[in-house]
Amino acid sequence: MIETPASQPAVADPVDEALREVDGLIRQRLASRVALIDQISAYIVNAGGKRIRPRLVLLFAEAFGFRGHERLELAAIVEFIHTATLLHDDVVDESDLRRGRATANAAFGNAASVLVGDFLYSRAFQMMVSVDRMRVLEVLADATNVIAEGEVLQLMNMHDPDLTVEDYLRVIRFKTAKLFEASARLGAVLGEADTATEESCADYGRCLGTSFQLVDDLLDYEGETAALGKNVGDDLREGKPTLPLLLAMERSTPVERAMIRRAIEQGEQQRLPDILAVVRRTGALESTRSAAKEEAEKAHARALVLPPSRARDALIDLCVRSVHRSS
Ligand code: GRG
Repeated sequence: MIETPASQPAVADPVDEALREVDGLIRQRLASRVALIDQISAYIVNAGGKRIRPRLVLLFAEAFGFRGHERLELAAIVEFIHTATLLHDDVVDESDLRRGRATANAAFGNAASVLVGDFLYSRAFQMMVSVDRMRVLEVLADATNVIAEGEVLQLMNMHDPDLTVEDYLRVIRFKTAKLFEASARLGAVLGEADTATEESCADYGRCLGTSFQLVDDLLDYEGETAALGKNVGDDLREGKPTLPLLLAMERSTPVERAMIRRAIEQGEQQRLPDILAVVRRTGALESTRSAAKEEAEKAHARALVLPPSRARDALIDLCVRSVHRSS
């Protein structure tokens, strides 16, 4: 079911026009009386990004026939929250490349990055209040809290070669899948879906988000810096035990295992070529992609609760593309 090559044309997107409106709204809502905030937020937003989370809000709203302005506001809100987490994450990870350009922390410094992240995050909450729906506030307050927990859990797991696959999956459900889940759920909330349908939409988001992060972790080993717009090998440099490394350790010789353990404990990026060879030989990359495919297939199954429509087709198409993406 998830076999369509990524090179096939995307399903005609029923929310392209709405996404353009969201981009306009994002620019409008970024406005601040403080020049440095305008400068840094424009810098990061103008660098693009795939806008996958706003797309989820819009596609789910569309699938339920909801076309009110609130969908645009919520789409912009989830992109602001996402961008705030990227600004904070790049400081935590000391990353210097994102969306094909210097990260905000590399260009403007850590303090400015964290503080502009705070601005975007709190602006998102001002916009939520303007939507004036307690349920929306509840979904996003819960989601942002879980994302922060995920990031702290990940911090605690750094340099731990004994991390279990289960603990790794917990982190990615919290730090990444939760915002996908909230985005999908918000579309269903706007569309006044019944509780069971809303839960299926949320499940779709959680599974797609899990698949998305698995591929993200895979691309950190097999991707191309130019296509990704960020450096490959960063996870190893930070000593982050992700699924490709955990599986490679399980399947390698004692000598290779000791090398990977040391790299996780000490964050040894200079061993990347040797470790990549083990990761490749043990089939850890294929297995990570299979895990991503399984999650995407679960998402696909959840999308089938929606009535047939172009929005549903586009949501199914996203499941295929998330597994085969290269950026
Ligand atoms: C401010 C609520 C809040 C929390 C701070 C730092 C942090 C806690 C959380 C970081 C969470 C994080 C960055 C998870 C990774 C998510 C991810 C896969 C990012 C890349 O998303 P893409 O590929 O990025 O959609 P683009 O650039 O396309 O928008």
